[in-house]
Amino acid sequence: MSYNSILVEQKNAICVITLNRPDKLNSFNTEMHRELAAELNRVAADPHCRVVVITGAGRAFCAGQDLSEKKFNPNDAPDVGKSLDEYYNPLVKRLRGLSIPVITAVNGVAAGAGANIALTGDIVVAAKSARFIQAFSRIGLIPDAGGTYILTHKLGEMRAKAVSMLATPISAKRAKKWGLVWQVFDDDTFMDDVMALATQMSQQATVALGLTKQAIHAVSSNSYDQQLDLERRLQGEAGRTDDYREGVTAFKEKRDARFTGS
Ligand code: LHQ
Repeated sequence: MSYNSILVEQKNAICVITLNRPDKLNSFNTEMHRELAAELNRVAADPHCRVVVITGAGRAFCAGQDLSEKKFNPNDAPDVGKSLDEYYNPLVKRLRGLSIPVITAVNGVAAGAGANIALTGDIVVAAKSARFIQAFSRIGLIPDAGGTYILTHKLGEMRAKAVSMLATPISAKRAKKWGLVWQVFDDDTFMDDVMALATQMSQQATVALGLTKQAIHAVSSNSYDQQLDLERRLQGEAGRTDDYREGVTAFKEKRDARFTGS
C-alpha cells in the first residue's frame, strides 16, 4: 500500500512506521490518522510481522494534533471529543491491543497527543535529545490519548499533575529515571540501536510476548486472584505454541532457540 503521510518499511519480521510530516513536526492531520490506522490493520493481519517500530521523520517524533488545521467559528463550540472518538482513542487502543510488541522510538520532541502515543509503546526508547511535553495546558486542553492514565500510573499523582498543568518538558534522561522510557540511546546511533532491539524482539517467542502484554494490561482492573486465573489461562495458551516446545528443547540441547513466532 502506498501512503503520503507515513513511511513504511518491512525489514525481515520488523515493520517500521515513520510519521512523515517533518515540516509540521509530524503532527496528526486526518490523512496521517487514516494512513496509520490502515497500516496498523495491515500489520495486525500480517503473520510475517513480529514487531512494530513507530518513529518520526526529521527532528520530531510527533507534535500531537495539527493545530494549523483548526478553524474557529465564533458561533459554534467545537467538540474536541469527536476527534478522540474518531481517531486518537482507536489509535492508542489499537497499539495496546496489538498481539505483537510495539516499540516507540522517540527520535525527538514528542508533544501533546504525540507524547502520549509515544508513551503507549510496549517498549519506549528515546534519543538523548528527545523530550516529552504535555503541551495541552498551553492551549486550554487536558492530556488525552491515554495521557492521564499512563502518567498517573507511571509517575503517581503529584508528578502527573505537575507535568500536565505546567507543561514542563521532560528530558529523555529524566523520562528514563521516572520509568517512562526503557532506554536512552545516543542521537548518532539511535536508529541502529532501535533496530538491534527490534531484531532481538522479532526473534523471540511472539505469541508469548503478546500474551505477556495482555496479562500486564489486565493488572490495573484485576484483583490478585483474578490475575492468577488470567495467568493460568494465558499460560495454557503459551504452552500450546510451537515456540514453547522449541524453547524447552533448545534449553535441553544447550543451544539458542530458533523461534518461529507460532
Ligand atoms: C506545528 C505543530 C502542531 C501544526 C509544531 N500543529 N504545526 C486532540 C483532539 C483535537 C484537537 C486538539 O488536540 C488534540 C490533542 C493534541 O495533541 S493537543 C496538543 C497539540 N500540540 C501542541 O500543542 C504542540 C504544539 N507545538 C509546540 O508546542 C512546539 O512546536 C514544540 C514544543 C513541539 C516544538 O517546539 P520548537 O522546537 O520550538 O518548534 P516550533 O514550535 O518552531 O515548530 C516548528 C514548526 O512546526 C513550526 O512551523 P513553522 O512554519 O513556523 O516552521 C510550527 O508551527 C510547526 N508545528 N507543532 N501541533
